[in-house]
Amino acid sequence: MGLRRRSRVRRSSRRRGRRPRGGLTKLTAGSLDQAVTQLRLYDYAASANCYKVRLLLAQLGRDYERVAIDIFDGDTLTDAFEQLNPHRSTPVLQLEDGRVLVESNAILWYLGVGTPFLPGDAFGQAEVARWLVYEQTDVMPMIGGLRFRLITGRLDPEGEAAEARRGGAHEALTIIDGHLRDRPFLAAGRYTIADIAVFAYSHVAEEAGIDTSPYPAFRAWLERIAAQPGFVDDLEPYPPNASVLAGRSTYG
Ligand SMILES: N[C@@H](CCC(=O)N[C@@H](CS)C(=O)NCC(=O)O)C(=O)O
Repeated sequence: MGLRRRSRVRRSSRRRGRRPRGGLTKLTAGSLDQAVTQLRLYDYAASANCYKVRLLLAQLGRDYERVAIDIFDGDTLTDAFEQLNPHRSTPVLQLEDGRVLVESNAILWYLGVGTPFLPGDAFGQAEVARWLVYEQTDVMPMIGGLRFRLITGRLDPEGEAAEARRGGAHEALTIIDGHLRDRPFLAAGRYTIADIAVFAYSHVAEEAGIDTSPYPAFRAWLERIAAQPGFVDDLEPYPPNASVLAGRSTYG
């Protein structure tokens, strides 16, 4: 498909071989009913929305149980999963008391409260919220959506739909790069969940065929994030069953 391999940030973290805390359990028929004894993350290893949460949990040093959801083997299509999350998406975080949180950025917020990853003041929080919203409306659909569809054969790289997302991806990178020209991080002058959320899909933009060389402030920010204490990059490549027509999922 002519896509570049993973970015330098990813390769260097791989070399370091750091892994998030917490074991990996496969989803079984009974998993959803099992009593929760610690934080439980329903997780798809190749999802950058899930990676966001794994990164924050690692940087917080929190232990958690990781339940593997194979979204291309129909795991999110079951009635049991729908009960857990009517959106049928990952990540899902289940708290020690059994309550359930969905939406990756809501989960980041919940975990970030009372930690250095979320400012305590209203203005700082609003700045963070701005980037959490922008990540979902622009960064994820344009960069993440383009990458997913190209890698898994759901888009013709030369077609109009790919071109529209490519344009959106460059627009997002232009905004991010411009914002970072005179700031080290996206919000509140320090590393926060805003950086984690936007990093998740943007750091693999080159895998969507996006040349990031016109965005030097963005690239320097990627390096700054990779240098943060406890940083991990365990985002997995899409497995073969993610390819179009190979598996069963809400994506067809
Ligand atoms: N807005 C949601 C998006 C989550 C999402 O799209 N998750 C994908 C993986 S990246 C998923 O689990 N899809 C499962 C499916 O549609 O079956 C979030 O940020 O949590």
